[in-house]
Amino acid sequence: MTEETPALSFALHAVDGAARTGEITTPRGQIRTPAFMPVGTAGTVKAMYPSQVRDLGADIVLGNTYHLMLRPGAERLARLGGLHRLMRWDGPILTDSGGFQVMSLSALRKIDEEGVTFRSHIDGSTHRMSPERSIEIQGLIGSDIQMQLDECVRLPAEPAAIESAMRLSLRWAERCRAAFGEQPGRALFGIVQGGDIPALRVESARALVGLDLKGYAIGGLAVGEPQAVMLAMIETVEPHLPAEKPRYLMGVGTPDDIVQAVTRGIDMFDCVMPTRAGRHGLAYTSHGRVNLRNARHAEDIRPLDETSDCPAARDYSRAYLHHLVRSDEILGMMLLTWNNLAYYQGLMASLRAAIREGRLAAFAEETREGWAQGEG
Ligand code: PRF
Repeated sequence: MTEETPALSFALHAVDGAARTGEITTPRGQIRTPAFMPVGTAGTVKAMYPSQVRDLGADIVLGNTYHLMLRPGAERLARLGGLHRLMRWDGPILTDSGGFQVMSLSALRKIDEEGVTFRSHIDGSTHRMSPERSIEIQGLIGSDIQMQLDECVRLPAEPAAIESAMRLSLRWAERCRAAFGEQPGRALFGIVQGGDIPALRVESARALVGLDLKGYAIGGLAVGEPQAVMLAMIETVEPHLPAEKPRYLMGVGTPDDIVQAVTRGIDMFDCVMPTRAGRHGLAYTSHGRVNLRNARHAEDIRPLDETSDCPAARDYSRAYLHHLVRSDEILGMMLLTWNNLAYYQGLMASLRAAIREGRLAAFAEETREGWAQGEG
């Protein structure tokens, strides 16, 4: 990117209660919000071609610092021209910083002021990651939206552990900001932590806003607490985040979590749910979740959803999908992943339209009634 690279910017187009719809502009294209970012952990949205992901309406995909630094390696990725070129995705990419994946995947991890030390889940080798190295790696990957290194605590947890992780995350946010410097066309987002303790959430949000970052994520949610607690924490944090910057709820969630969080002012989401569930025989549809493993689909000639534009939902019988899933066929995973991402992207498009037209509450209610009909 050159001196003339346009800055990454965010424009709000409409609001409906706390919900917003708008557009993030990056040198690699627009991101319509509320946005769902399919997870491309290891440089692939599993079981999907990049062109399919794009055609479903995804404007941005997510990559993971942790996975890519271990394999193929950050410096190698840079020599290969960066992740966009390698995976043939020319839209924006957001990368998670690595701390969360270290905590959930690696063995023998240790956190101190300097950063995290961990053993690779692939070959057991030892690695160190500081806030500065996380930003360096995200730069080598070529990430358009980079995340600060943070410490996420699983819930329930002791207040003292939640507080110290929140404060460490704030100190790391400052170091990430210094390491990131000024990069026109790219953005660094901060991550609000503070577990289920409102006062800590507010303190975290205020301090991060003081760093004047390009966007703010809410981390440390959907980590074991009830949905009501997650929604209460969003409501606690939201008034402290600047209206003119994007808000990203990390690692969330079910379609219902997304509708509820959009209603409370969230603009961006990522989650493995649609892709992972698709590889395990589960389909998301407008009439709820369908488990294709279940024997009741064995002779059901109806498609998943005949009203869908997605061939996976419209053109294949449930009996065939059931057979593919039971036989562990690759095509079963491909079709269900395709269906699920189509459902998620369709939901986001409908949410954006409902906000634009000031009918989000009615849309949310209709959508929930559809899911309640059960397995159609
Ligand atoms: N921090 C980071 N990535 C995340 C989370 C977090 O708290 C979560 C929690 N839901 C998912 N991904 N860096």
